Amino acid sequence: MFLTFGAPKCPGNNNRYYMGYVKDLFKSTADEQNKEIKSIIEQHGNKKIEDVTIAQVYQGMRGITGLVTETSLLDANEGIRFRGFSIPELREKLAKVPGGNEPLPEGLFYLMLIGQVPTQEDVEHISATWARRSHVPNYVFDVIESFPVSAHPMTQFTAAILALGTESKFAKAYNEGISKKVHWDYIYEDTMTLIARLPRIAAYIYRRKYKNGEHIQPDGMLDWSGNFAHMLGYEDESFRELMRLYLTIHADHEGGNVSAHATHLVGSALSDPYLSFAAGMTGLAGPLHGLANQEVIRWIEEMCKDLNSDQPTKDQIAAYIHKTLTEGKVVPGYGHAVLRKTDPRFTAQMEFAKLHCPDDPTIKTVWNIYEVAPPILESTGKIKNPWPNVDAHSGALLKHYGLVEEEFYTVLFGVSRALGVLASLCWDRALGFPLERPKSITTEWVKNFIKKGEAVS
Ligand code: HAX
Repeated sequence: MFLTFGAPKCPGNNNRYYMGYVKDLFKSTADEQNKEIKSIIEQHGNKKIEDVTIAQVYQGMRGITGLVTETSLLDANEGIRFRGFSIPELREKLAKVPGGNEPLPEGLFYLMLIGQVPTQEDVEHISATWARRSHVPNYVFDVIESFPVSAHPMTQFTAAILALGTESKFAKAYNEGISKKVHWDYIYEDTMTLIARLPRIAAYIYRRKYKNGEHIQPDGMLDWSGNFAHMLGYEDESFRELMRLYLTIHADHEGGNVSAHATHLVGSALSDPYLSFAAGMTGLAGPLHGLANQEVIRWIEEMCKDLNSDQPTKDQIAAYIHKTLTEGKVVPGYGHAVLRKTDPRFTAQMEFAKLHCPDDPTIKTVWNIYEVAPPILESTGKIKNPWPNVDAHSGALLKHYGLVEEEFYTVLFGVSRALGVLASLCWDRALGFPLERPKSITTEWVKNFIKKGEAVS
């Protein structure tokens, strides 16, 4: 049991229950930030951050600074920092369940939203709020049931999110004509409700597709991840710990990745948080992004099948990597658009595995791939980052605990990603960020631009 009280108490006053203090704190923090941003734009708005090259414009806008995302910042060599805290620091500083070792994602959400490390009481407040809001209306389950069971879990997940959106408080209030000044309030309310309900939706999809529709009712006394593990059907405490770690480390990766950017972009049109997050999830479902966690375990299993071994040697792995590259395919779980070193999210999972399941053959294979793959990928001369990303490890850990249905893995990623992209959406509206509308050009325009430059020089 984790939750120690039914309703959150006002900090500093144990006799008073006060439901909205995180929201009030968010508003006052955002107001301060707003003043600062206005003055930055006033005084420095014309300063150039960088020039943009023609190659960047053609190659996926790689490296162009064009967004503000307050919740986290990615360094190519160090990895992600959430409000200045690295993953090892989060594992140390964020609140845990009594006797637990892994951070509670509720704490990370608070940190991303407020910008300060929460107290145990703050974290319990978030947990209790989400537990209270977690009831999923039946029509959402009906929407899931209307899909063939064979439908990919990410398709079912996205459809369920869209169905839930019929309850959007923001969409309703906007229709009724609210002022722009209070958009943030309704976005915050939708955010809290949507995050609260995601584990129930995800678990429903899992039990429907893989466990004969035998559903497990939520346990409102558990933390958000513990309850999710319970509804999936995994009662092992170390699996719950894995879920706490997993749902923390997948939450955010600054603003330019496909799921975060899609959520932000769609939100900038004032689409409600359900529509915006669903857009992020359709992006996460791509194999070059979140679906890579499914692809990694498939790639390992195919290799093992091909070699007729549950623990291929390093030489065999090396040969299989060469074969994959020769066939013109990517080695899933390796490479990154920004990172240039081993992803600290990979390292965090490796540390967890060393503690909980060091002898698992698939996990040992993941570690052997880590030794063998980087020099081979580097030797191609074109892959900018030969190191593993977050997806290289997660499937093997899930498989160890019996969660072997790899098509479901991206849904787990999606539940976690909600924390970062929706905290950011709250910030987007609290800071009054406008419609996103970058300029695009044609190749004709580029050719004329080059000609003009040549004429001048
Ligand atoms: N295996 C084989 N080739 C790879 C590769 C890999 N793991 N990583 C990059 N390359 C190739 C690219 O396909 C590209 O080839 P072409 O020039 O022929 O098009 C070339 O190397 C240069 O790519 P890059 O600049 O190093 O990488 P990008 O920024 O273009 O792409 C990707 C980054 C993550 C999409 C890429 O590394 C990749 O496809 N990796 C495998 C899939 C994967 O693990 N995705 C998950 C990433 C993390 C994430 O978002 N998780 O959700």
